[in-house]
Amino acid sequence: IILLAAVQVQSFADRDEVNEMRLNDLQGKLQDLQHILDERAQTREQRFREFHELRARVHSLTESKCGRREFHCEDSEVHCIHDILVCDGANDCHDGSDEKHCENPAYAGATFHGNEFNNKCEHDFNAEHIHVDVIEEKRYNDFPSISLLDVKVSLDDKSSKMYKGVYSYGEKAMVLYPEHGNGFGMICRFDTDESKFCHAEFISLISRNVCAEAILTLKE
Ligand SMILES: [Ca+2]
Repeated sequence: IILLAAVQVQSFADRDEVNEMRLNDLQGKLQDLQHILDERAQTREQRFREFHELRARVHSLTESKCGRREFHCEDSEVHCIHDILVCDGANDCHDGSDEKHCENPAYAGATFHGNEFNNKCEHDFNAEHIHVDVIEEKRYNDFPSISLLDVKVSLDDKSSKMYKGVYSYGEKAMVLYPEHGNGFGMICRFDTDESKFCHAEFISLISRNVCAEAILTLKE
């Protein structure tokens, strides 16, 4: 019995040791995982920050009686609603103007092109002709006020770069930033009555200033 008890104790001790090794191993894996998650969160956070800065820039460039992230209803009196309520399928403006013009001109397969003007960008952006190809568009039911975009921007048909961004139904604008690295963000604002043209502004991600413009036309 004493012998059996001793074997039992020994096997418990072994099991403890094995468990501890497994725990250490899991702990290590958990740390690796945390590290990966932290890195991803940082990238995502940075992207969101860039996106919000670009949006803030859009707002500061346009005169609106409504606040940032607000949509100006078309009725005569100033009536502002949050832009996430635009094109969500329910009337929030008294006149229902938040549910008008809800087609996305930047649909997958759409190509816009145009020549730039007012170019005073510091470097690296001396293209004359700009091509914007919308590669993919996704709109989620639980967040219908924007469509997520994957876009290819080509300069003078020589170089091209992938961009990510959104079409905002509230702002009637495409807001794009480069998928990798620095360079230029782009905001292209559509006229609510004419979805075949947009006024593009290129914003240096270094100086945060608009340094070139273009009128982009939908290629048909
Ligand atoms: Ca609405």
